[in-house]
Amino acid sequence: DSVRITRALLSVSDKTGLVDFARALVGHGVELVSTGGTYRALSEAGLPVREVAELTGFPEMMDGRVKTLHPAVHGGLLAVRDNPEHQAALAAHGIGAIDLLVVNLYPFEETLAKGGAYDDCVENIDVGGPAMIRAAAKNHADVAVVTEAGAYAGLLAELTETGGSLGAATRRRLAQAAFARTAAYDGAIAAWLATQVGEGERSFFSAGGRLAQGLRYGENPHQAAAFYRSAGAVRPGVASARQVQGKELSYNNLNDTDAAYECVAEFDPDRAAAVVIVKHANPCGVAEGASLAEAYERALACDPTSAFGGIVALNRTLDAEAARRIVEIFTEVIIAPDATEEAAAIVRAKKNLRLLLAGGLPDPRAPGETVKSLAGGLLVQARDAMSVDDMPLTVVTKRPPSEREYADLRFAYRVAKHVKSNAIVYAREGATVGIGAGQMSRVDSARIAAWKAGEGAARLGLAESLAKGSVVASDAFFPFADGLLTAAEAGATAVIQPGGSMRDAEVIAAADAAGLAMVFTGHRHFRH
Ligand code: 93A
Repeated sequence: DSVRITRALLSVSDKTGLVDFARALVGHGVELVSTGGTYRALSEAGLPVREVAELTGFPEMMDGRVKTLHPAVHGGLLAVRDNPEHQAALAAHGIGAIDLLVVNLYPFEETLAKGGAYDDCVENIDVGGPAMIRAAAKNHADVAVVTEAGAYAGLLAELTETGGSLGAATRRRLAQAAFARTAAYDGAIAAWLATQVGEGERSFFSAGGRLAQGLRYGENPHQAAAFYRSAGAVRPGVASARQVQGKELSYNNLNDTDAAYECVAEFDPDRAAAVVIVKHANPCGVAEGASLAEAYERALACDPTSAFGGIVALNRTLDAEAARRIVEIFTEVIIAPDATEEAAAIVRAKKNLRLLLAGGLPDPRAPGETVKSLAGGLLVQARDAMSVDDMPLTVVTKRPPSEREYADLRFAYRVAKHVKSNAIVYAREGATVGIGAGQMSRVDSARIAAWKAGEGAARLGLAESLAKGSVVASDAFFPFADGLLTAAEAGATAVIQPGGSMRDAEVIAAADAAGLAMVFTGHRHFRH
């Protein structure tokens, strides 16, 4: 399956390593053909080389815009060697087969990076180069294609080893790299043009994703946005959901709805009804209940101020009783696995309220990736598919948690997984009573959560904070005793945290002194 390299076409903007590579090719008996600038570089170095114009019978024209776009070039790249008709066509038109294509493209990305003017960027959009690269890569059964100078040395090594041939595996690998290059090149052009056209005129693309819907805008009105569904099977979740009614979903709606639904899925619907209310991607109330209506009531009580304009996620089929209660306050989105006819009718009375039915609950333990963008790149990680149920809980204090405390500790840790770090969650009897999210210091999160629990009590006219008799979960270890002491002062009686701090001994001693029960999970739940 080796291809003997007899003729190479070289057309490169970046001439790094070109002459040495070409000289070595000549040494392997390879005939060279080249475009204008490349031709000059090679002939000035004294290498035997023919001009493409000689092959095509046309001069390079229109400032080089048309130089290789010709059957004499593309026929030579695309002809299938063991196809008699293809061979006859080559012979009939006097076209020589090309076995090796060496192309790197007009420096579009570099021109843009240098702040090139609009016309300069346009002129640096290579057309003939990608056409040849794609032709050669398609025909990798017969042709090898190189798109970067970094690959020259490896190819020369193989040519030397084989006495002038390139193997099938090499050609396939090169073809993959070639299509990756042209895809990235076109991606850069499209992304640049997206900055040059008006809002609403932009079309996005995504590697491997399918455009699900264009969005009015992103996090802010001056940001264009779109929602892409992953290619392949979509697991139950926001991406699988059907919007039954309501206003068009926004970027922030989708992001918050995802956070809410992934969180509520942590609660087994066969055990209890559960409701999560999310605001700005953080839960502001989570509760279990005998019914969805009860769970909603309890989730709402945690922080009704924040819940205004929130996203409500349910772990069971939305029923009429819950729907009636939810529509009483301004809500942006409801998401559930399904809804009864009656419940859907109740929601319908609120024209703008979006109702999403996902057809199932996400599987919190499903494998998969999460992707985050940063300037010039992407961060990809396996999703946090771990549940507190998978973690052995180690009692580290003199007093072990009571049965009731254990249940609440697990509940609180389940919630903490879905709260942005630093996350502190106070919970009591299967409901959050105070959530501290996204603070730069853990003690501040503990204080905010305790303050919220106090506010909740005041609202209900209770003398004691809702945190009294609660348990507290921390998504990562307490680096100092202060955060834990804040929780103890607020009235928490038990603590769940991963452990692993240099000062664990100090934190455990503080817990014992305060009469707290504490368990270590050994696994943290950072969420950034
Ligand atoms: O202007 S093009 O899009 N039209 C073409 O027909 C064409 N053929 C090769 N650009 C074309 N090329 C590009 O020219 C190659 O991709 C390479 O980047 C460059 C090499 O030109 P030269 O050999 O004149 O330096």
